Amino acid sequence: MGIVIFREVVNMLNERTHISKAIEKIGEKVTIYGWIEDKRIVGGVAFLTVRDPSGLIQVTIKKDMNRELFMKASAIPRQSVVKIGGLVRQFGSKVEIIPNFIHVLSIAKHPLPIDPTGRTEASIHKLLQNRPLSLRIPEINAIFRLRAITKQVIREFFINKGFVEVDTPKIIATATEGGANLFEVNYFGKPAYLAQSPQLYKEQLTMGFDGVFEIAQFYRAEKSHTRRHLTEFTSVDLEVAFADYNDIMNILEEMIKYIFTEVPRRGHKELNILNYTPPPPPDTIPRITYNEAIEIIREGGVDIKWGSDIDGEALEVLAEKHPGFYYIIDWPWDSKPFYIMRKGDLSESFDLMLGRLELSSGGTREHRYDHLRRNIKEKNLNVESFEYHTRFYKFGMPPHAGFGLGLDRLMTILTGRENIREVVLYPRDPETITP
Ligand code: AMO
Repeated sequence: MGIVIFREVVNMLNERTHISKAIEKIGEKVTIYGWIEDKRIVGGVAFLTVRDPSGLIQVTIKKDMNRELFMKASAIPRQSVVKIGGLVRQFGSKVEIIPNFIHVLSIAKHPLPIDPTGRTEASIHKLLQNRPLSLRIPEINAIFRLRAITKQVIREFFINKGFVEVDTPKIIATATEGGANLFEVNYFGKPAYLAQSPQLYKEQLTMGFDGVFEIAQFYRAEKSHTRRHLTEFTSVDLEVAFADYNDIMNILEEMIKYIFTEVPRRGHKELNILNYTPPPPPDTIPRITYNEAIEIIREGGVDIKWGSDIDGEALEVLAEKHPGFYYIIDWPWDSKPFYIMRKGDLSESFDLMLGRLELSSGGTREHRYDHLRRNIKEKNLNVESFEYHTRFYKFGMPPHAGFGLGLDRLMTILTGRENIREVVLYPRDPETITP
């Protein structure tokens, strides 16, 4: 018997019952939409397991009750999309649907590139190549629902503080984080670049708002092949007028506590599916100076030059002493971008760490026109090419400070994943820009 693909004009959303709700409607008629996850024919009975994003249910068709429907159900390939209407009933400890109709809405051709039930494990490469199909695997689906919950929690935190959500351009004329790592685009025959961060724009906006935030994708042409770098990443940015880096570290600490309390509360179903408990919210986040960090590292037997970045073995030693959240503050000015407030050889800056992982960085900004121009010069950048930005600093720029936090890195912590690619729908790295 051939399979007829069903097409009718109805109000699908109105008549649809999600499977998680259908199992509560014992004795009632429901219409479900979903995928055939499994099919077993035992004697004269066809058992279909149907899944939608909310759950699973068994659909049972006895040959001697409805021969035509039994034949039809037996012929539908697994993973095809169906609309099923019938009576929900309790059968022993199980709830099942006894259907009076099954419409096939879309046929799945076999073999499928990955097993969307997740029972046969696929490599991360294969999963990414088949991202939409992989979303039917409950664990993977849960990751992206948690990501959406997290974004909502962060937004809510900022909005409750009275900060204004803004959108800055992603096509820009000059670098913000220094000249390296810029993607160039051909902008009607002239060079332009993809924004590495909203840095300069968010600073400018403190002329008009007490605080601004943005959650958006930014671009870095870094040939990093690590589990924590992407060429397109999502940054959570904040910039606050009349604030310094201590104020910002207080806000970020409060935000971290809020996220690590609210996300597990609202996402408990998803975390159950992942069988994972994120770290608890910290009581306080200790602040250690760069100088103290260097001392700890040297005491741990790693030779590190003052002024250098803290990574590799050095970071290992530090993370051993501080496995939880901690700030590294007062970095050498030479290691920070031109917009950071200088304090002699040091700067009013911080990185927020969780063990070995850098989650965020920020600081007080230089708001004085002359000092800012001097900083640009000292970083060997072209002062004139930043004039489009610095000129506003002549006209009443308030003191301000802020941070940028990597949402993708945060999501690896909240979901217990090792690789940043697992928490991004369509990750971009130096090798991959498809699909
Ligand atoms: P920074 O360059 O430290 O600071 O970036 C801020 C945070 O963004 C995340 N991040 C990345 N995540 C994944 N892949 C990448 N390639 C990548 N690059 C950065 C990290 C990092 O801590 N403008 C400043 C912030 C500020 O001062 O407000 C900035 O961009 O989690």
